[in-house]
Amino acid sequence: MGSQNCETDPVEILEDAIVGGITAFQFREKGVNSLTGKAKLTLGKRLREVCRDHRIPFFINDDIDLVEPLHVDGIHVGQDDVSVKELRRLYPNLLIGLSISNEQELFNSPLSIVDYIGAGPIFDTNSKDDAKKAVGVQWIETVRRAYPELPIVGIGGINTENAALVIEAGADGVSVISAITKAENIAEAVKAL
Ligand code: TZP
Ligand code: MG
Repeated sequence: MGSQNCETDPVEILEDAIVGGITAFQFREKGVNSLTGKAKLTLGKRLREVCRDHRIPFFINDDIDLVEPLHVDGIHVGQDDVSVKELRRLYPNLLIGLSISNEQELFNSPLSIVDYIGAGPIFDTNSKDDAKKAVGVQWIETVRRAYPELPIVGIGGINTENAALVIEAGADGVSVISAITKAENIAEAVKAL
């Protein structure tokens, strides 16, 4: 998530989500109403500290320039961002995740060098301005068949009602924004997920 997804203090939202039991966090400060420049870096540092204090891996989304200032644990990129080959060369020891949304991406991406796949958008989402078409949980089954051993997280429109379908289809985890940031009770929503 980024501040654009939050109606209250992002630091508190992250802390509540950690109480609920999230196992990783990705800083995705991007799109309408997101922070830039110094304000983005300052928020990133605060969120990074919270993750460090609770031993939660901290990922950055796309923003390679924040890798060093935030001492990230991992980087998540999409198909149009810095290539994973380049990232692996630059950062041999960081976790690297790649979004995969269709068969062409699945078969043309160098997945042997990534640590996990983000598969989706599984359901329709309001949290990403340029989201591709929803692909459904069948997409998880397809990716799982092609890569039996690679960790897969589903993303896009996942909530407490449908998360189980994503796991049943073969995902190892779910990544969510609004199901947590917009929850009435964040820790409870995470526990329910
Ligand atoms: N990538 C694909 S869908 C999505 C991203 C970043 C947004 C997920 O947000 P939400 O609120 O969990 O649908
Ligand atoms: Mg991207």
